Amino acid sequence: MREVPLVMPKMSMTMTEGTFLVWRRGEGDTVAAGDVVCEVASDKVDMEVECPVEGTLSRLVANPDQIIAVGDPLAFIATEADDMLEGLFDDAHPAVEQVATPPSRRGPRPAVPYARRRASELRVDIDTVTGSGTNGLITVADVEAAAPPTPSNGKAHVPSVAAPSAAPPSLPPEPAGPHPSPDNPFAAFGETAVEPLTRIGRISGPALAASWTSIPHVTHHEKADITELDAYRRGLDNAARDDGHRVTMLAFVLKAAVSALKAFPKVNSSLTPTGDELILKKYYHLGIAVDTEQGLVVPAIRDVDRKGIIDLSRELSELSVRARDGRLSADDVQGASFTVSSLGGIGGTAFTPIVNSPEAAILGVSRARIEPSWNGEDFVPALQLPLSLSYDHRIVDGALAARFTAHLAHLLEDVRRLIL
Ligand code: CAO
Repeated sequence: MREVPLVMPKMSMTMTEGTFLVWRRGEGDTVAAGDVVCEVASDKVDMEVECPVEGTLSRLVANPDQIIAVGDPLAFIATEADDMLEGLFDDAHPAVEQVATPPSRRGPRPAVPYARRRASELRVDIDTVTGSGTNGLITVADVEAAAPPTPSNGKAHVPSVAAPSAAPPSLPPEPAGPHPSPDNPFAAFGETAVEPLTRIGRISGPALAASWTSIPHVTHHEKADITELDAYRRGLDNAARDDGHRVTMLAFVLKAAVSALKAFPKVNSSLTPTGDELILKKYYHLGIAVDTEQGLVVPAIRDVDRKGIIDLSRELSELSVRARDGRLSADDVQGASFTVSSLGGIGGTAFTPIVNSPEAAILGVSRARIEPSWNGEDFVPALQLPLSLSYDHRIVDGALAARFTAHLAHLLEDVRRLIL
């Protein structure tokens, strides 16, 4: 009998550490190879960690929310399988990769991993929650809706401070108003309520700050007259609705972006770590910023250059459903060569998206509006789509950004150019 470590898995090429989320098995439990033991998260996805050998979970060393380096132990398993392992877990091999899989449908109730954890935080019995996700998947919102009223979940009216609380759950949290503290000096001026960031918010915040401070950003704005394209899109969209999906402007923007990336390859590149060479990518995997209740996630659609508008539209719908259900895999969220962030469904006239490092640029799309356009003789109504390209000024200069964005607009103004 010997003890082998269950370690933080490496879920993407760039991952160096992960967040431990929740135990699915307890200390002393007998486990078989392939059993899901716990859930962890990278900065991009939640994953289940499977047991590599059969044995007994002898020691659990990770705690919820703890940041743990890839290859460091989460737990130890007492096993008699050492003959077969042939020294695989010796000290010389401390970072054996554990198997991590996207959230599964195993077990009595399918639930997003974070929903299980939220259920335990809110003391909700997950077996009593009705899942609103695909195939009855229980989401965080389902759990929060099933939670009893508390001041912090907005179902009661008492203002609250976020609880680092050792206080029993039955006690209402202290109102923050009259008690300013170093963490909340604003309470000196009036009533406040403190609420925790989502886990994605906590993790992506530092990554966004690092990107914003380490990349010299500039944003270039352009407009495309999509009057004709939108009429064409609406026809496709009506037909697609019968088929259960939508055709939005985004699919056309992706196709046009690939065409522009081919014409201006530097925009589809990354700097080498030393910063003195460019890696030009000959593949076109486009990241899509998706707004979810847990925060922003950026899955990638692979090989956009090889897909048609209808296939892309289907894939966009399917990917955004999986992102919102918390069912993205590690593969889904890596490998993008350029990212598109569309706020067109919400509003705005322009914005300055932050480059998804180590990519060279990101395209922001705002809401199309009818505006007067001069045709040489008259002002005529035209549907104008605002485009905002933020770029890494070390790779792309202003003239290249202007050419790239003008080319993109030109393609969208007459989509037949896409097939040339
Ligand atoms: N102009 C006008 N209308 C637009 C539009 C645009 N540019 N883009 C979409 N719309 C319309 C759609 O046609 C649809 O309209 P109807 O339902 O009335 O026909 C509606 O807006 C909803 O579209 P959608 O947002 O659901 O679909 P999408 O394909 O455009 O986008 C997705 C999908 C996943 C990208 C989007 O839902 C999303 O999450 N966007 C947020 C991304 C984000 O937060 N970015 C900010 C990050 S900071 O860089």
